[in-house]
Amino acid sequence: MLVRTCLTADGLPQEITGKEAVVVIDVLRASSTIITAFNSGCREVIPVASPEEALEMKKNLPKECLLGGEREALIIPGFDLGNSPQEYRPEIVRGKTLVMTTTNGTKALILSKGAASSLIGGFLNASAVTGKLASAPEVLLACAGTKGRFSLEDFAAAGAIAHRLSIRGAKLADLTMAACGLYLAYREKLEALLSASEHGQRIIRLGWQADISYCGQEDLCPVVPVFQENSLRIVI
Ligand code: 3SL
Ligand code: MG
Repeated sequence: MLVRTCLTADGLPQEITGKEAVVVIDVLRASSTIITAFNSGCREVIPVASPEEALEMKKNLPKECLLGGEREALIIPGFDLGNSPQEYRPEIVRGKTLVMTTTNGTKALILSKGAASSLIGGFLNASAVTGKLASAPEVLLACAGTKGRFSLEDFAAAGAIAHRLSIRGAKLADLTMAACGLYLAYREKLEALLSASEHGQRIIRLGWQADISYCGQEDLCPVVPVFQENSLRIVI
């Protein structure tokens, strides 16, 4: 298995060959939120590109379906939930279909469509994702980044997954080795790393320090959302 890494959502179309399993990583916060939603028992997440598309889609879905996501990190007018993982509690999302749109995370997911398979990963499910990738000949760790720019927290989570894969014998491409090095240097202080990152600083300024502590926890949620036919589900 060869493990490559892509630094931003915008870079994904050039990286995808169609043979690889893609792991979409947006630690702050879309992938952490989606992992949490499934860990809380949600049935399905449908990622869409825009708030308008989400609002339109809701008209044709059952009333219990919820709209979630953000623009500029804030809840979108007319939506039920924002993009803080802590909102996605069992009593809110269990058994529900969620339609989600976020600035970078759901964008990366939609751009991963040409891959052989596409999963959601982060610190929260790093070991579970690694288990799902066992038979993949090629893996692409797709960091969402922030509006076309590199994000430290996504790169470190790519390293967390790459480290676990390398223990199982995977070969790491150069960028993936660098991600692994970052993770190994900070694995005992992930909260500090996330807090120091540019997007982490923004999340803290907005009052969500608790999201930083939460999203930096390894292996809290043993679920792997799989993207198939336009929606994410847990595939056993
Ligand atoms: O860009 C995204 O997909 C979001 O996760 C960003 S935020 O953390 O909600 O601002
Ligand atoms: Mg992000």
